[in-house]
Amino acid sequence: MQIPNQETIIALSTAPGVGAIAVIRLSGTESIRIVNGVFHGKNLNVQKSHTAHFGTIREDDSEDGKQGRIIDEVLVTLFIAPRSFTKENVVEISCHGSPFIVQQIIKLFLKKGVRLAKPGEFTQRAFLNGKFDLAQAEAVADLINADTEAAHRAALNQMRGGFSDQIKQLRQELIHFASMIELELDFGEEDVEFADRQDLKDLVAKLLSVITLLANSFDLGNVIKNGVPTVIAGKPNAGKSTLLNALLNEEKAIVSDIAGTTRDFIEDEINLEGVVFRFIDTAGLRETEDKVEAIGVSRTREKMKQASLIIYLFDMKNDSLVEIHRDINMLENLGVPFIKVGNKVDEAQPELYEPLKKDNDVLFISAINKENLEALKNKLVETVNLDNFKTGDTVVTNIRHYDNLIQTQNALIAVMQGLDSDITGDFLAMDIRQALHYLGEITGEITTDDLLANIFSKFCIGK
Ligand SMILES: Nc1nc2c(ncn2[C@@H]2O[C@H](COP(=O)(O)OP(=O)(O)OP(=O)(O)O)[C@@H](O)[C@H]2O)c(=O)[nH]1
Ligand SMILES: [Mg+2]
Repeated sequence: MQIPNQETIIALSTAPGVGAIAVIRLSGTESIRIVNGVFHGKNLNVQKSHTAHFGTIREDDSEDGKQGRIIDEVLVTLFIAPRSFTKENVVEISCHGSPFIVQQIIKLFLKKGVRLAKPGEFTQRAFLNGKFDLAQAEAVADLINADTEAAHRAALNQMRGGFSDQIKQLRQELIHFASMIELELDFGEEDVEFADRQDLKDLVAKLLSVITLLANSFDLGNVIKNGVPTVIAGKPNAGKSTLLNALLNEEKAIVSDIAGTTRDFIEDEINLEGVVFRFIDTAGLRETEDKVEAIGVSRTREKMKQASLIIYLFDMKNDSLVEIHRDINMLENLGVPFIKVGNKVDEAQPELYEPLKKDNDVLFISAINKENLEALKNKLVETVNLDNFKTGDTVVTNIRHYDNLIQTQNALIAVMQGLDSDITGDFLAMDIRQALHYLGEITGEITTDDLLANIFSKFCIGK
């Protein structure tokens, strides 16, 4: 692990712009002493941790002894190492929330040898100083960005330990076996077995089941974090754009009675009972001579394959039963969950309505009159079913963790196959080391500078 450098860093930690107050944060061994140099009111060097002090921040006195100009009246809060976010000395200066004041204060400290913090540097220091592991540090960013209850819960859960402990413990057990096998290799010719193969098999099986469970939770985790991409698909003029507008409650997409109006994707989000749905209105599905429309149609098919959910919208006024059944057939083959919705019930053909009514899965709406939209919304929420998350299970929401879990899974499968076919210890050791590597990267027991830079550069400055 790296020795954290002790340069003092500074950044505005509240959102930029005008506010009632702004909080500027400094971290580093010297931070309290440096702030004390410009703070007037008390001697900060002799104060206890977790105390707040009122005073002024002043520019330096001039050479001829004239008192420095007051920049602002502030409240300074002290956190003495190691009882702080970064485990270093941390000072938070609450000043008046004017960008000008903030700039003046930061400039003053830069003159004193403090440097501007890089994105995520406070959190990075917290990680390097052992405050929490990498997965927890990443959850800090998720927590800040969480805008639904479920996302918030998942991030908070992960920040407070989440699956980290589980992974660390399994990794320890695997390390034990790895060292036994490496020991066997040291004995070379002598054909000894320190690591009991059956025990190793049991352990790998246990690891695989835990890892698989975690990896599988990512589908749900991704929904929680990024919303559910939901494509509205159907024939031209079925009323897809009308439905999008009705769901969003705004005139987002152009509606017309000309078939083939929408040619590009129109997207927007709504939050239904804590789940974010990202609706995507598409070009109507049909064979067409029009070049531009044809591109739109082929892109619609692509979008449908990538969607988590499809609203299949058909036209109760104009479509035929044969067409509808053909489309439903096509959707079943696509393998993406879909909801069948008959639009324009206000002008439905009775001969269409009667047979379709028998199918309990079909919803009937009138997009133009906003009729029965509540039923559609309920159906959407029901289909995603976040209920299993509500039990408090651990959910993987971070794609980096997911990638590493899959890599670990592959390595463990190789170990298992190796054990089944009695391969030699050195090959076994290699696969185990792979698994250890990918597991270790999740929690940060194994890191590289590139990995860290990549993770923390995605944070905002001041975090
Ligand atoms: N009667 C009736 N007409 C509707 C309803 N919903 C939409 N329409 C009409 O159907 C026509 C087509 O609507 P759009 O929303 O543009 O249909 P679309 O599926 O987006 O069509 P394309 O973009 O061309 O694929 C418009 O004239 C709408 O006013 C409805 O519930 N009832
Ligand atoms: Mg349209």
